[in-house]
Amino acid sequence: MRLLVTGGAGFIGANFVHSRVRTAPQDRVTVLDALTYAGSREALAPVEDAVRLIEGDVADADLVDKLVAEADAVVHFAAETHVDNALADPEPFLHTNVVGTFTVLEAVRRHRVRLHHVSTDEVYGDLELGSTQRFTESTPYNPSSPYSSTKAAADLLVRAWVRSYGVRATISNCSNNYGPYQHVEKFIPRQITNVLTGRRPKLYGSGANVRDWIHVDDHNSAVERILADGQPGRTYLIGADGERDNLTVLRTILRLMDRDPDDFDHVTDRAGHDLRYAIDSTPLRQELGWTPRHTDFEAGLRATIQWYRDNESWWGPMKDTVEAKYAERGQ
Ligand code: NAD
Ligand code: TDX
Repeated sequence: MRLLVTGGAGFIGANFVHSRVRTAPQDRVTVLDALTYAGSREALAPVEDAVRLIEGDVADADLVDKLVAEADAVVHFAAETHVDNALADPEPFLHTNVVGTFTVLEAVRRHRVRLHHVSTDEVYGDLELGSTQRFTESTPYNPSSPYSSTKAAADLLVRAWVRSYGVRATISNCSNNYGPYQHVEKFIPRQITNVLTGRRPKLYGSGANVRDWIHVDDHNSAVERILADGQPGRTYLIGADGERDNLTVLRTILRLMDRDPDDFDHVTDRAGHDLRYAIDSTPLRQELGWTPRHTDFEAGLRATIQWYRDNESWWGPMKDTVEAKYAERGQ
């Protein structure tokens, strides 16, 4: 298969490409990535001989048209992804997440190419703390942030292009990922690298907010299943029953890194901070036979901490800039 992977130099996309090169060595994989602050060539270094990396904007219609014309399928990861950045400056989120997805849709429509669009559970808004409710495919869209509203817009464009033009597209909405190559702006790598650089971890508000954690390899194995056997027009929710509140996650990191459980700072809460996410992934499991493999969160976290210890050359150069930006915002 000739596969075009947008955003393949970012966290989830790079992990997807690594595993694809292992499991389908006969594929021809092209990555289109703008190499923003969140993308890096180094994330693809382990597979550089097996992958073609094109540096470019997913909203560049001519470039996207040319690359889609050469592909059998597109997996669309490219996005601006950090909620705090969206709150500070939403414009790039409109450009990449909305115009970028529109651009991909027009190209797959013209060339009749299969598309898998990667999205987030944040499009559904949040759930109450302490409730047992979970998001399902029929939960109404109710995004809270500039980030999640642009992802919701992108999903709705995909649905409309399926219905109006018969585009062969699937959508997946996944919960919070963790694992290697995640940018140090995000919660788990930020706290690990704070400890590794002698900074105190930073918790927003009380830390009662709940996220539903999934290892990036489990997210990507689900994307593989959907790409292979998903039904065009369908939305699949991806989650691994990994609900934990932020304080518990932070204390687990501190314990695994031999620190005092109170050795962190409470900082200014995120504006509009979503309370809780939780995914019901029953249809994906029953219809496509998917099961997550990394269900021992503590083991996954321990391996992730070790990865950050071993790969300071990758994240070290970004760390000071990220923390300076947070400090400006009192976070
Ligand atoms: P990331 O920020 O680590 O990577 C995004 C990649 O997209 C980067 O390589 C960046 O350079 C690239 N990119 C950004 N703007 C671009 C543009 N205009 N043109 C081309 N490339 C561009 O993000 P991630 O965490 O790997 O997320 C990947 C996808 O998965 C996103 O669509 C995100 O919404 C979705 N998602 C993420 C999570 C999560 O927990 N991280 C959960 C569910 C869904
Ligand atoms: O320093 C921090 N302290 C803190 O308490 C940071 C960076 C975050 N937090 C909190 C905010 C959230 O409740 O931790 C939780 C996780 O924060 P993020 O890593 O920023 O993730 P989140 O906002 O939940 O969104 C993530 O999951 C869904 C990804 O960034 C999105 O791209 C994805 O769609």
